Amino acid sequence: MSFELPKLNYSYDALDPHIDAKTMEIHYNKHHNGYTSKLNSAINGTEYEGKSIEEICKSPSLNDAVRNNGGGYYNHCLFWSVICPNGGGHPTGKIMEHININYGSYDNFKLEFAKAASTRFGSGWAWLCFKNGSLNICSTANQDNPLMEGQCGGFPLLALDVWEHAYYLNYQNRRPDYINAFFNIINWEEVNRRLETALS
Ligand code: MN3
Repeated sequence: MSFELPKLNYSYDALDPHIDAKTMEIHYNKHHNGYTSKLNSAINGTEYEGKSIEEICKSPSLNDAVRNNGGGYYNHCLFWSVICPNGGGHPTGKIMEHININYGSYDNFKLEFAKAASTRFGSGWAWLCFKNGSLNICSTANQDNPLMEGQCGGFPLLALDVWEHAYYLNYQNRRPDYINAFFNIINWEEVNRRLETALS
């Protein structure tokens, strides 16, 4: 059983103007597709074959090929699921309760998340995780994620790709503008579903 590129629930142009169609097409069809096929090659005939992507990411002492492509596979699957057309706006429900408890307000949460995303040097990801009963914002380098050994830990609720391939065609060097646009496409329903899973 090998990993497959998950179907997108929206068209390449559905997130425009926040993420343009060309970036979406290349990002999904080339980058994510590449991580998927390289992950399958890297685990073929190894102890990782048949494990879930979460189990693989949590395994100790990953080699570079499994770490980079397994992270690339998991991270992008999560990313596509937590963004959507007509998303964004003010979160509601359980996630908003926890944002208020841990960050005081949604505006303050946005500042903290944007700080993690903008200060990640080079390529990487910003994360919102549920860890030890609290929300936790962190970032990782390259295709690492919070599930991996030595990383920030917790159950990932929200992910933002800050590799240049995620924004450069439209935003060039303006990563902060891309981060601000991300808040307009967050799928808070999906984030709430993930939080329910983390709480159960
Ligand atoms: Mn990417």
